Amino acid sequence: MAASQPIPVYTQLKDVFQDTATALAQGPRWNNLIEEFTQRYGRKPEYIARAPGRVNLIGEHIDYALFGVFPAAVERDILMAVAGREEHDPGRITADNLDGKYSRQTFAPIKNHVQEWELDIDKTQLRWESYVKAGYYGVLGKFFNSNEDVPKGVDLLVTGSVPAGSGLSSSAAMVVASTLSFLAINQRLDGISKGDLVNITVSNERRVGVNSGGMDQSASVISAAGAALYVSFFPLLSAEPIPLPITAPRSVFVCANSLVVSDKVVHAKTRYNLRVVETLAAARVLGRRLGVKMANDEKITMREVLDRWLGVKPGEELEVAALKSGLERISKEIDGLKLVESDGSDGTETGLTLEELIELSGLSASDFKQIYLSWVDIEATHFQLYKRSKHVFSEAWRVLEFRDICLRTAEGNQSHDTLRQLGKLMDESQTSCAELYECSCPELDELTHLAKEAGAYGSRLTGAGWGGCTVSLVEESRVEEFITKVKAGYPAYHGLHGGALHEVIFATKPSSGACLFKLT
Ligand code: NG1
Ligand code: MG
Repeated sequence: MAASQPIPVYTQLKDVFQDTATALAQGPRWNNLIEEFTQRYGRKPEYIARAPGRVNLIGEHIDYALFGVFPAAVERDILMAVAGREEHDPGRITADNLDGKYSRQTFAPIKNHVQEWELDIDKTQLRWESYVKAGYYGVLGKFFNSNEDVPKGVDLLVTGSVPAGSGLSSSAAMVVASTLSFLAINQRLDGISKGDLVNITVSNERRVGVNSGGMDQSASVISAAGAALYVSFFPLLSAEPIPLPITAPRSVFVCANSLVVSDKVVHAKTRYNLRVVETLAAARVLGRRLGVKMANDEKITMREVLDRWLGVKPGEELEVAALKSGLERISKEIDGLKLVESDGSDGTETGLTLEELIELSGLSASDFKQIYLSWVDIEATHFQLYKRSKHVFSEAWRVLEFRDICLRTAEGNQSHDTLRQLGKLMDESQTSCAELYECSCPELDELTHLAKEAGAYGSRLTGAGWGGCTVSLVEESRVEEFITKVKAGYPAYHGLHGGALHEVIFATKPSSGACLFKLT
């Protein structure tokens, strides 16, 4: 199998790391942003930070279980122009957006009674500036703890081309751009690596209220143009660019927005955060059933359960082939573990009640609540350990199989058959997301179905689901025909033409990761 060189995740970033090719390709948009900034604030920006959205090709809802995922950055991005202010009001931010529907906001951090920074992020609604605040938080928390260090006031202007709430991670792009901007303005980039930036932005984004894994921020920060990114989180963050076998026949990934806005923050209690709790609780119960050692107060992940069950030593990295076979084994093993209390055949809900779950966890009710429920707000009558585990292990395997197919298919050896194999994995992922992880919705099911009928090799939801986009693998010469067919079958697209249609359904190529330009 062709070896791929890991991207050096821990090399230090410098004050500027420019991506001139991208800036030139987007010239008019960058110039317009600079002009608008100058008009609105009466001076030129000092920096422009760019952070792309991402499309996840395969590997859904497994990053927080610490299994590897396979996203690619998209061309659509967030650009943030920023300049510091010397005078009064240290730390005060004016945040403006070129898109008129996002109004200008000003805010300043304050220190609370325990001397921690507060920025007052509203977790009850989706607000654009929450993601700007989230990026700022991490910078304040990391560098401005002593009273002598005073953060600079900043004026900023944003323009974004990643549709919000579409599963293409406009949120992570905004947090990455904001974190980078505040680091740059406060001259705190020295000694920071891409890996650090990922870690800072992951915890920054969690402040908005979703306990996400690290996929989106990794894709936005680390991606390299022309290749997808295999990101692995365990034992440490690492990333490999993986060229996609899509040159013969030439193929592309088409994103199609279901136009159901996936409001993760508002629904976090019953969707995303509940899934995070279900997978963590499942890991503990599975670990106990499989005789894996774990500390009483440990929030063990599925990946750690698997590695310990396989006897991998701490810090050691499992080879991909061994990981794949381990995933197959554990997937079979859990069928015999009876993680379902009721099968639903008598009309009762499947899954475990909280009491049943606590019992299986081996913890006291108060310890269980402290470890699994105290840091997150969730609402559920039943917890689905079996279905969620089955999804996680099978999806983690599909990611590795997808990666293997890409690496195995040398240039010159690419064919319809390769694409069919990739497509099949994508379809299986969709079925698993819909049936086992229950994170699809009727519109996403419909769109993926239409995509297949319109000739896609494979089609699946991308991102958290419950709305947002699908991604389909389509032969490039057939994209127009594909879009026409999908449009005809999907009522929400009727009446859309030209630019408006291109906003909701478009082909994308793996693009480059975040960058920072110094302008003065
Ligand atoms: P979206 O909803 O596309 O931003 C979320 C998480 C990811 C990952 C996916 C599901 C955030 C920031 N990101 O992505 O970490 O878990 O869902 O695979 O919440
Ligand atoms: Mg997001």
